[in-house]
Amino acid sequence: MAMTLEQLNAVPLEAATRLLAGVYEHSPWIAEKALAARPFTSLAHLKHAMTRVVAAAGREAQLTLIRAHPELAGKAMVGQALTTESANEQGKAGLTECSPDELATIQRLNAAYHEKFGFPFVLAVRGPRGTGLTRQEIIDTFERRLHGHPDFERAECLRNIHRIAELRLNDKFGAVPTLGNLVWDWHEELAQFSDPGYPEKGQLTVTYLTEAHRACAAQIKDRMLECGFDEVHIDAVGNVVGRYLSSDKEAKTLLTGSHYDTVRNGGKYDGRLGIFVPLACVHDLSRRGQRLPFTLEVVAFAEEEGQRYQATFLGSGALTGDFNARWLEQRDSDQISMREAMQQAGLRIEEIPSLKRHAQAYLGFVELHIEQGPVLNELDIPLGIVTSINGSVRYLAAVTGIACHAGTTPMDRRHDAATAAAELILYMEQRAARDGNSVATVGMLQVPNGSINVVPGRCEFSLDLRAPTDGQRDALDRDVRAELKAICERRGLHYTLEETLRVSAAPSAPEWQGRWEAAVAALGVPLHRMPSGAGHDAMKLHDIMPQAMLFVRGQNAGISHNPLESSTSDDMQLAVQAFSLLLGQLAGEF
Ligand code: HGY
Ligand code: MN
Ligand code: MN
Repeated sequence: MAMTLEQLNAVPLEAATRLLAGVYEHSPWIAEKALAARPFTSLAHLKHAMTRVVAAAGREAQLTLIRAHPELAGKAMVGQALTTESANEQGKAGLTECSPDELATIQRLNAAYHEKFGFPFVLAVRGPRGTGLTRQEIIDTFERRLHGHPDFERAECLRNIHRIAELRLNDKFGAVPTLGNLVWDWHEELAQFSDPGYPEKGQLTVTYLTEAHRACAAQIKDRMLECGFDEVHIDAVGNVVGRYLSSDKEAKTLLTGSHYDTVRNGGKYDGRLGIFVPLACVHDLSRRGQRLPFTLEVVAFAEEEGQRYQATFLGSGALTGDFNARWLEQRDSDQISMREAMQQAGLRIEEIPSLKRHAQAYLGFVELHIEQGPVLNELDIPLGIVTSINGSVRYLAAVTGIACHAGTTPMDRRHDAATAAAELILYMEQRAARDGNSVATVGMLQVPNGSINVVPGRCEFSLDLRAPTDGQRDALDRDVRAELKAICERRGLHYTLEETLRVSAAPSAPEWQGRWEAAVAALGVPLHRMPSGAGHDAMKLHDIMPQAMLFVRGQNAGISHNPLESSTSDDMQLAVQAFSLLLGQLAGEF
């Protein structure tokens, strides 16, 4: 019989501790201490309270907790001495059916990991969807984490212990993250489409208007129709637009959405989470036959990352009237122009200007996105309130020197383009670090047609400079450009700089940030306010309407723009609930 929070809040401490028995392996002290935070307003509140008890317990108690866990496919499993919960989990992950090779590999890894860290490798083998990782995923994770830093691994074992506890609590309370599971599965289905050359490597890359990109648009369109949207269409730049109409034909519209293109070898959730979560909300509203006193418009933006063409925020830029006709002549690495790509995709270029939204018809823009950083993951908080999006400026640079013989040219006679770039990159690193919250990155760096025995005559690279305010961004920008000029003068080189993006910092609109805060608080999740280091479509919509964002915690230290990007269906469930609460609150304001 599933337990209820009312029950847990009402019974005496000893009985309540018994009700939570087994949630943390051989460690009842955690539940017992966490119960001091009663009454719990939600399962999320209880879960977080337990993580705080562990965080406050200190290093030795944390190591004892980690050491209370059995090895994977270890002696306890073989000897059938696991706790019921651990036996269930290791069984679900197929660890009881290891081949002799798999068993030998895991036991080798157990020994090596224990030798290096002094505690067992702990992994929530039921995984981010709760249905169990494959044995290969377990082995791959084990191999990867064996190379981790001891401090990180101790924290990562604790995070996995909290994930194990979360799933055990779900079982005790009969809590199934139904909408979170749906959203998680939708990401899996969309991730089947990837640009040529990437699927063979098991990598996800979806760039603007490729075949995979068009397949994504078609699937998102079908998904919107399934969810009950009244109007769904693909617009002149490839955005997929769904409208869930208000009961009041004169009502204004709430705009939301995010992008479905990815970086090369990217993650499944960047952008897409901000599309699928509102889709799940409409699915839920439609299923219940409920209408809102405003129209909800969800846009799956076709292009944000600027991978195939230099243009970025193209999808959301079309809505703000910022589509630059000169972008049509940009060519990709196969010399295909954006205009040709659009024509091949059957897009009606002449309609692009009509995509500009009239702000007075809209209430505002809200965007939900994975955090793409480690903050929420380290705080054990599933949702974060975005206070502002950093401003950024990007360039494509080229330094030109003199290509010459690597063997005969003395070091003091060279005009080496690559060493100049290297000197600038090291300058950028320390200059950005000096601000504390600025960032500077050279993500692309190459010596075109270089040879091993030729001093580089040319070096091409990208610059990505960001800061929480435009003033700080511009100061960083000025200093980096001044340093590039000084380096080239000193080394007798020439350089070009082409600005490809300049977008202002976008503070959240207080009334919309407040709505996210009220929704998160209603879920019993602590409020953590934070800036966004990543750029988002919200910073484009910021130009024409009030906006605010909600972050969802990432797993694997919140890594992003990387195939290790991960999010649990429990966190997605909370995201759907938060979005639904925001819609409900907004409806209540009418
Ligand atoms: O680069 C960014 O910040 C975003 O992911 N496009
Ligand atoms: Mn991104
Ligand atoms: Mn993104």
